[in-house]
Amino acid sequence: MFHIRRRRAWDVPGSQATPERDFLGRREFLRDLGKIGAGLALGSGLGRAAQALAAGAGAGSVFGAPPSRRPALYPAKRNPAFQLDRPLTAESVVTAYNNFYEFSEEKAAVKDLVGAFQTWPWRIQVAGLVEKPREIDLDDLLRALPVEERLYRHRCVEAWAMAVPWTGIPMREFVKWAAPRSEARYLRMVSFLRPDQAPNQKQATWYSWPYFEGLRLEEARNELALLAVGLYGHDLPKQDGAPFRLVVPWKYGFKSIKSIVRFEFTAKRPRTFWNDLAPSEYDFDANVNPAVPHPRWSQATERMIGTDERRPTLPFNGYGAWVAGLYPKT
Ligand SMILES: Nc1nc2c(c(=O)[nH]1)N[C@H]1C(S)=C(S)[C@@H](COP(=O)(O)O)O[C@H]1N2
Ligand SMILES: [Mo]
Repeated sequence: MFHIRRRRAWDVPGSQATPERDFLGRREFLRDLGKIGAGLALGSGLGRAAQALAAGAGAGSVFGAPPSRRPALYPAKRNPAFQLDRPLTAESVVTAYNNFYEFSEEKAAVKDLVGAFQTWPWRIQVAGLVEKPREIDLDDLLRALPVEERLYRHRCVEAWAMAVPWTGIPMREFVKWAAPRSEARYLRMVSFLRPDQAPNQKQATWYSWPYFEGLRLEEARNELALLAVGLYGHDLPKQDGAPFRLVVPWKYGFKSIKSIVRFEFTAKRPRTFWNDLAPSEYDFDANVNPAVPHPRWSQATERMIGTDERRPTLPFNGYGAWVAGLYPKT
């Protein structure tokens, strides 16, 4: 079993590095504010068009989908543009050390609390400033759009890191498909709200569930942005954000929202879950940057989970060639 580093500093020398949830020394404060979950019930799961197409994902799909319903995705063709400078993190580590607060604030506990979470079928809403607001089943979306594999560094604001092979839809293809109107400048994304399936949505009422995040549209259209459905050549395990999650590897991990049920194109910059809770710690832009310390710890180095190797943090997590132009220095 993976070791739990309970409330221990993340080995950042001379720093106060702590898990994100430790800012909730402010928990009482938030309770006093009376923050309550205020989301809508999303994803009705009704009315799927019956198209018996394509071969299935086969036995052992974590979606639990009948073989006739799932397009065959694996192994997806690897995109050679994205090379790693370090070994992949062991799959057993990536699937046992998770930030997914809907289930638990203890990284090692998440995987044991996702059992009741139903990730198939999965309805996705496309709303806001689009030519045609609609709902689509994830299986149908996967038949409509290309899927590929990419090896990415993955960096949490808590100063830990991994290297993961994701399989997913290039987000720019999804944005094209969604057909935003010209007034759209941002994309807001929302996770599921199901307290009966996600124990911490029921218990931790001081959070404003469901989890929500956002990107500028140019960020969503960047070649790097990926909407992942798999890792290590199979469907995403629930603890890693099944069945459909964002991966924006030049940004801190909290931007990469898991288990998305709604995409909403907006003209105004949307609020985000963590920025609402602690604005000084969770910037909307939140690009990986060794020169900008977290208010409570340095970001100069990072610790690879699994090996504990310490490495210097790279600007934009090493992806400046793709994204630096999105953020002109002022
Ligand atoms: N819905 C949701 N998405 C989320 C989170 C979360 O708690 N809920 N945590 C974020 C954080 S802080 C990180 S670091 C990554 C972790 O992804 P992983 O567990 O696959 O490594 O997911 C992000 N997406
Ligand atoms: Mo994170």
